[in-house]
Amino acid sequence: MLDSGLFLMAMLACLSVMVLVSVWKQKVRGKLPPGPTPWPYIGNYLQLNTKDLYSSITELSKRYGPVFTIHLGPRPVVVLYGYDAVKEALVDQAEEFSGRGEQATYNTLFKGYGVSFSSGERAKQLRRFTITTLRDFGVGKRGVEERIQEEAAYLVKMLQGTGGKPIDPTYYLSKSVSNVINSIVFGDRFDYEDKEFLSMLHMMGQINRFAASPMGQLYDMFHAVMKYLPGPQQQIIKNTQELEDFMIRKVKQNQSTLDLNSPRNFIDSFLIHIQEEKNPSSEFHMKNLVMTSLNLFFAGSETVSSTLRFGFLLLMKHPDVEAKVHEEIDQVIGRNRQPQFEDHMKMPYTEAVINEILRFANFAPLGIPRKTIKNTTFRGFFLPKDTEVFPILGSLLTDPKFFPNPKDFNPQNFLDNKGQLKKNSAFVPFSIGKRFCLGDGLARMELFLFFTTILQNFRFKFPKKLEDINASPKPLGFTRIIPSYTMSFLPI
Ligand code: HEM
Ligand SMILES: *[C@@H]1O[C@H](CO)[C@@H](O)[C@H](O)[C@H]1NC(C)=O
Ligand SMILES: CC(=O)N[C@H]1CO[C@H](CO)[C@@H](O)[C@@H]1O
Repeated sequence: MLDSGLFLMAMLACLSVMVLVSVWKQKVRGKLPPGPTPWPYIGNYLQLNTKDLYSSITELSKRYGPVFTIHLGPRPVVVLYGYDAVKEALVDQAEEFSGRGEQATYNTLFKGYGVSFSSGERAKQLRRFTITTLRDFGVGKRGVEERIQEEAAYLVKMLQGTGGKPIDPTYYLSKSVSNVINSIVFGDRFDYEDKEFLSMLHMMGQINRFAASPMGQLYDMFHAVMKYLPGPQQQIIKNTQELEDFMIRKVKQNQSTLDLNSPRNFIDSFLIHIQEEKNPSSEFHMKNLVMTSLNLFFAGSETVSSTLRFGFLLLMKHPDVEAKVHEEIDQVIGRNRQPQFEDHMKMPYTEAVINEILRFANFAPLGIPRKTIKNTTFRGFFLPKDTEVFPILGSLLTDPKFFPNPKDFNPQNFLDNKGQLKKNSAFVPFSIGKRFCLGDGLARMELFLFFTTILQNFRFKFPKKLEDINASPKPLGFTRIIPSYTMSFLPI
């Protein structure tokens, strides 16, 4: 047993050292863009609403303009607000802003390894390898299209099994969507009842919800201390370990049956690349393999399934939109064959609806944190190497200059007066620049095929009154979490 007095002393000593270090750091950091005055160690914690960081940041932008600095606990973060600032940084100075910032919850798991949460040379090599290998396994081609069609057919069968009773669609959707990326990473889909698979999905959901919660925001600021304290973060730390162990097991299984001449999946291709690279400082090693595979599993599951789940809710709230999508499906695809991706070219209305769902969902309102990978001058400010940066994607997706009445759900945002699809340069749900979502093509194909296949087979029914549909995801921390709800799928 640890003596509690001793523990308290140690904690206090720890805290005072941290305060001193953070005061010292602020001194040497030099001139970052202006912003609210931070307290030592706790930074702007008292001025920011951890229940709704996005709104706090929007308020601050009214006072400080498009480029300012906030302190999340001891961490200074440069905020880029609005189209011009975000584009100038992420596109015009793409290389400088190509690093990945910290996010404590995910960092507990990834620790700077794997494609999503690494920076510099490591990120560059893993990103190139990941994109090429996904393509080798059919992403962007007929191969993956067939896989999605097959999974969508399983989903339809499962939904038919509900007999029109109200259900919570969350796990139906996440199991199906996750299986698309699974069959690329592992070479096989999981059975919908597979216990291990369900437990992985469950733990991943817990981690995502924690990262978005006020507690997650707190952990993000003060993880250096909180990881030693009791609290919900301990469950998350445990989950991350289990997810890592799960992936290590999967890799070992495949390693023992590896055929160097015929890779069966992403893991095999990575294993082969490890053997080919003789350079001891190579980025192709076990840790990066495990973490990159976990990145794909994470990034490829929740995002698309939450978008679909949110889309259903919005369609129930806007029955006129649902009716028009049904009409377009009837005209272009009909009832007798499965939708294929090619159909999207003839279905501008459905495409506009999917875009509007992505815009309205605004899943990563603060963007996924970036950092500068070298000393950078930006709009007259000096951002030293490793300065954290939040490109506030939500400020583009809700900019009234680009989307009149941004708070309304309106597919017309993406249609011209001839009913054709219209581009909009502030439409950046997948971000922009060197680290933009590398799964954007896959995501779009999945969204189109799942969406149309389900709507071809079902009408939606909300068991409560339409007015009771709360179609605004809580504007929480890093990602927005769509509230749970139940609905019925009525066969057509
Ligand atoms: C609706 C679906 C999706 C949305 C809204 C979305 C959004 C995003 C955003 C905003 C980023 C941050 C980019 C940046 O920092 O500039 C990102 C990164 C990423 N996404 Fe997606 N994504 C989606 C689906 C997917 C899918 C299906 C995959 C599977 C392959 C995927 C894989 C990734 C990866 C690996 C990264 C990290 C890229 C890097 O750091 O270089 N995403 N995504
Ligand atoms: C970056 O800036 C820091 C602090 O101003 C300076 O000490 C360092 O030498 C610079 N690094 C490079 C590579 O210019
Ligand atoms: C042949 C082989 O061992 N491949 C396996 C790789 O791992 C996945 C997931 O465990 C299995 O489904 C494959 O059969």
